[in-house]
Amino acid sequence: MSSIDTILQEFRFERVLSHDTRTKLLFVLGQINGENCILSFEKSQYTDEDIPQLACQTHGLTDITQNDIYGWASARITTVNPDTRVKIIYPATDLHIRKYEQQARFLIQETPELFKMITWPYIQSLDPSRIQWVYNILEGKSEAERVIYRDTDPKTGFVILPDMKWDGSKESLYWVVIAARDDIYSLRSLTPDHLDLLKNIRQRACQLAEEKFGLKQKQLRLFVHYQPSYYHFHVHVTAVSFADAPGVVAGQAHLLDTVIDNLQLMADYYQRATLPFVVGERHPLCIAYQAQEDGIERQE
Ligand code: G7M
Repeated sequence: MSSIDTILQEFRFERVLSHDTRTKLLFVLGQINGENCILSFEKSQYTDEDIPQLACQTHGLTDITQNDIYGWASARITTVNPDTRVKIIYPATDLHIRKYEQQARFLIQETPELFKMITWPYIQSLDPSRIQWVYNILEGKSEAERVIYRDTDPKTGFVILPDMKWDGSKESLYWVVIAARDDIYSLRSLTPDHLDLLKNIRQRACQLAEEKFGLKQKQLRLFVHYQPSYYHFHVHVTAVSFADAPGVVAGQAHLLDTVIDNLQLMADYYQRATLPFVVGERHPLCIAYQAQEDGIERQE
């Protein structure tokens, strides 16, 4: 892959995929050498170092309004530390574009039967290269210097490292834990055979968060996504203080504690349960579920 620097220089803007004005997160689509590239720009929070200097580093005031004791204006601020996080996906697939595009979202009820009929064939149709980044981490070929912990046991092992979304701060802690074994696709695959792995992940992630940031277990939210974007088992670790961390919402996040509890209460819980999930209308799964619903309506 070309360097990020080169990619930014060669990027030819095409269109905005989505722009969340609340989180200040922008995704744009463009082209490089005839291939799709997605860039994301996210405004970072001010650092402790920058905060005392903000007033004197504020320039170019416009739209100044004053009313009694209140006043407001727009401005440009020069910060000592970087003020934007830039991410790239290049070459980006059609699935990436659909993921980041602004679109209506729906809550789908996935019964075990619908899983077998629609979701499982979809998972099998995915190009294995989609999770190459996961293997690169497991094999120590990428992000090796960022890895926080590595347990190489083939059954109960995993790697803990900063999630791509983490800004490095304690308040927004966001780690991802990737299982060493490659035969757990998602929540649906989990059985009591995996309890040792799940408990190991919980124990080690909590211990490390305490050691490195003084965060206690009750200050951490460990969860699994359903549906995940990548069908190789992984657990998200975030600080509870990161209240609106991406992907902590109902219909997406399943707390690891609850997952462990469910497996202890009923061995085949995740094979028998109806698992709801939220998905964008352009996602292939949403299209497939809609087609199935339309088929039933036509028969009625
Ligand atoms: O939605 P899902 O449960 O599949 O989440 C996958 C997680 O992996 C997300 O939180 C991503 O931010 C994270 N992630 C995705 N990629 C491609 C990378 C990567 O290359 N490196 C790291 N460290 N995290 C990633």
